[in-house]
Amino acid sequence: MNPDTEIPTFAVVGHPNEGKSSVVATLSEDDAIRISDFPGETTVCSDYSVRVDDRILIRFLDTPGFQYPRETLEWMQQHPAADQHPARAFVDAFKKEAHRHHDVELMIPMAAGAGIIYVVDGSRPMRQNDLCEMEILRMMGNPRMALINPKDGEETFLQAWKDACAKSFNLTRTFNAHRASFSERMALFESLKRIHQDWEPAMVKAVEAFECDWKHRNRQAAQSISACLVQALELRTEARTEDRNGEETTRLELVQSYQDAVADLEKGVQSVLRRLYRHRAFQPSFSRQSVLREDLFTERTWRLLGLSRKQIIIAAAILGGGAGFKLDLLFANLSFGFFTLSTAALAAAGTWLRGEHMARVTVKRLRMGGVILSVGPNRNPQFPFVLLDRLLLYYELVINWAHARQDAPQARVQVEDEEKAGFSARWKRARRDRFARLFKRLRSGKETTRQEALQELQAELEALLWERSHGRDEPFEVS
Ligand SMILES: Nc1nc2c(ncn2[C@@H]2O[C@H](COP(=O)(O)OP(=O)(O)OP(=O)(O)O)[C@@H](O)[C@H]2O)c(=O)[nH]1
Ligand SMILES: [Mg+2]
Repeated sequence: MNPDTEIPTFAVVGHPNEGKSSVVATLSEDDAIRISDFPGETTVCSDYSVRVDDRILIRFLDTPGFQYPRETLEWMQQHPAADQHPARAFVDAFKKEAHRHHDVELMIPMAAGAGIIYVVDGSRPMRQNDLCEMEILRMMGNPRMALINPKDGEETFLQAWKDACAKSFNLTRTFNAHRASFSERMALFESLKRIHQDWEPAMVKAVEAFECDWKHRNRQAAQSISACLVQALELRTEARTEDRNGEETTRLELVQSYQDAVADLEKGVQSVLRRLYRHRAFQPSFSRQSVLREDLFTERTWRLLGLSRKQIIIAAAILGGGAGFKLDLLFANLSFGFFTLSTAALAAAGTWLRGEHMARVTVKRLRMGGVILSVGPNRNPQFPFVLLDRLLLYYELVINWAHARQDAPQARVQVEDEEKAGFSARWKRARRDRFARLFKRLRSGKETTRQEALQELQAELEALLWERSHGRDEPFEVS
């Protein structure tokens, strides 16, 4: 293979229903690939490439499963002329025989010199057919890796598989096509560099280009998250009513429309993240326990996300004494008013909504009669931390959601505990302080201050997303 001109190409082969298409979907970030319980789903060889800006970096070829491995092996052993190019000889001999269609189809890329990724379900015992398949692939002589995909997590047979694969393959890796996180996908790409010495330069280039593209995607994600935070902090909604008696209803409708507007901003980021990380079919329906199932303005969301009480006191101090947050009010009333629109909470809501700690409802009485009510901008110090935590949780879910998975995502689950489930409460003090200062500057009246803060926020977030995707989280800090 010429590393300057040729694209590393891997045929993903194996027994039917072992997870070949799943491996291809996850590695090529393509959630449109057909995956099913039904063995024999894939009937033709198809090319799914890893691309960056229309440039193909690596090709993965999905193939049908072996149909008659024992007969194929016997044929190869009985035809010594096939020694030089067993795959080519096999294709020539059987291409017109309909009942050998799958075996021919899977041999075609190997005949063309593709590398081999042999997928086995490591959670089941090994059978005679598997040994035949491994022997066929060994006879091919192409660079080859075995990928043990323990479908149901059972590990009893894992060692036996590893030992058997070590005899026939240059490399053996365990890789769960449905659970693999982004860093596990990257680790697999790294392993493919070592599949054959001659292929290494091309694989190094491909992995570098992919990392560069990832960085670019993270930058766009950071820009989208920053823009959402800025808009949420500036958000203000207004309503007018002539009817004195209808003031309370208008007030509630206004709060609702404020909350809807923040939710729309959040949904906008979620859609950008799905597009950037190539999830077209990803339609999350979160479990009851998931913190992402809740709306942003619920008591539970605010209890589980954002900073702890102690941390918010420090953050509020950064915002300056002038802000004068009455912390007891900030915490004691969290379950009322802004979060709940039930009738029972109305009385409490009245006081709370007029408070200076949430996005307060201000009332301007007009001389001609009637009032103008307005909500926002939100001054609560916890608000941007809660919102950011939600966006980061969504980011984490999307980047680590294997493209082969078709069931509903379960976000971080926190059922009964009182602990914080987001990220910001676990950051080191220095990072929390930096974000608190940035949020303060974003709330500043000065356009230049806001613009500078936005640039810095994007850079902070980009670094954060890189850490999160590469599993280099800051150590937790107890405070
Ligand atoms: N839980 C789990 N299920 C998996 C995994 N990999 C594959 N499956 C399931 O196994 C079944 C077969 O997966 P496919 O990826 O279609 O397998 P295949 O080898 O391409 O199958 P054929 O095209 O029929 O040969 C599907 O129901 C998948 O959802 C895995 O890592 N974990
Ligand atoms: Mg398939």
